[in-house]
Amino acid sequence: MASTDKILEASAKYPKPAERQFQYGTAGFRMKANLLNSVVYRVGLLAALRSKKLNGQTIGVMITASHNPPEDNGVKLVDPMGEMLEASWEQYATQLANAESDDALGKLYNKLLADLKIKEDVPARVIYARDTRASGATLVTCLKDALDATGTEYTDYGYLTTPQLHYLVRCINTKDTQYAYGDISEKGYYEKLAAAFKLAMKGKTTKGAVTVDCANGVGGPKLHELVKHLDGIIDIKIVNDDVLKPETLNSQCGADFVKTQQRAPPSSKVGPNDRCASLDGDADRIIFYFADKDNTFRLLDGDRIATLAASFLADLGRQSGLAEQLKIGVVQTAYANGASTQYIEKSLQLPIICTNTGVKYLHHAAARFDIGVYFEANGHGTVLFSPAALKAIATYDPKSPAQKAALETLQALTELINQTVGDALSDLLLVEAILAHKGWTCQEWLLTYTDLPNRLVKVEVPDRNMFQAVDAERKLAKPDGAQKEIDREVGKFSMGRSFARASGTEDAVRVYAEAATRTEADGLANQVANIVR
Ligand code: 16G
Ligand code: ZN
Repeated sequence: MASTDKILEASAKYPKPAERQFQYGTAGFRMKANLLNSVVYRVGLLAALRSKKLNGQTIGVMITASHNPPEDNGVKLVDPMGEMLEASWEQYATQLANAESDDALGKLYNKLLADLKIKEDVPARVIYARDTRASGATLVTCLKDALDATGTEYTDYGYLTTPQLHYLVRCINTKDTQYAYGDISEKGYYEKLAAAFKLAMKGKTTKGAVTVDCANGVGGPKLHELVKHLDGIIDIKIVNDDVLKPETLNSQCGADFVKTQQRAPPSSKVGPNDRCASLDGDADRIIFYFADKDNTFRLLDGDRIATLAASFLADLGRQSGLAEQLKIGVVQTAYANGASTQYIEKSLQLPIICTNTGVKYLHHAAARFDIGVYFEANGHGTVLFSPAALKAIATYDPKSPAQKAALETLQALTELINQTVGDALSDLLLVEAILAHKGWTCQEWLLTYTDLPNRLVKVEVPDRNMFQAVDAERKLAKPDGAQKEIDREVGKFSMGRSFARASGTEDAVRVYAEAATRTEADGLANQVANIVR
């Protein structure tokens, strides 16, 4: 078969590293960049197959390793509506990446064509982008070779944040339909967000500036672009936006640093009570924080953004007269602070679903509500509006000026929120708009509930696959007896909760523990870590 010849010819340039097994995990493939050439080439083949299978709809390929160190890189696929690759296709990515020889790869490609009943003559269309890592250029070459070998039509969008690529994929595939998502360009993305933000703010102002640490990643230049469209209605100070020194990426700054270290980037120069935010390396996560008047670090993580957004949306639903049509729910993972879970259930009186870690799980669960708010504690999240909710919000006839005002804010939020995936830039503006409406500073936001002290420990284990989690990763089914031991430890601590789960991105088991006091949380985490070790 002619096309297989081309695939084999190009593949010869990218031999699979021997004795390496790859797995398409929660965030695609991610590892040291120098191991990725063959993987990215093969992901390109899969992107072509996926597009053909879906009748030539456009598939996205993002080259990024997010919050990982500068020497890492990664690759993941974006499905037509801007969602993560459908889970059932992850195994094909894994199989292609692990084909030991070019010959095996060619056979597998043809087998997938046959098994998945893919018509070769259907066109394939792909768009791709990358973050600012130095290794990105080489990996783009590997990807292009695969797209050329498969006769795929493609567009290179250069540097983008991950959510911007998701946005573009959805725009392309919904063009000229009633679900048209926006103008198919990076500029269209800024214009959409800026217009929606101006509508949402409606003359309200935020209290003081927000300082945004961009992790020295792609979010820096993109936030500068976005700010140009905001006409100065908000004061955004941008720091850690150096993309010319690749070694500074995610180093001593960024959302992952701040969340895991529970402190501000050492370079931070803000004063007490100044509102701060940090993005991660590909700008799909954001967290907020500040130092209080005693200079104590205060974190406002993904749980806080979820509770803020859910309470605001619930208020708007009631005020607009649409509460019945807009049933709001919140999706969390086991990492959500127990105090946030309790606040959502008791104070906000909203339903919660707990899912496995990983955006794809949260995203699907959120789609079950009219308005589904999902955030991981690490700051990745967004809000999904169901088609029925969007219709109700767009067409409802308000019965009073108060209803009209609330409805207009809701309408603006449906445009402001990136519904394809968590988006740090969109989430930044969402939080700022809500704080402006509530007239809140970070202190008032923090006062809504008090986080339980918690500790996260990484435990190196010989084989993480021994650890089988169930019940949305809150319990261990394997190894035998481990859960019983964990339960026994948890029982010794007041307000104790703990779980252990195998990481999806590293060769390790993560242990999370929370309890009434810092010392108890640390103690419980250590006890459970010892059980796992
Ligand atoms: C990936 C996930 C992230 C999750 C993290 C957990 C996506 C896009 N990213 O980065 O949501 O929090 O993995 O990592 O789904 P872990 O399994 O190593 O704890
Ligand atoms: Zn990220």
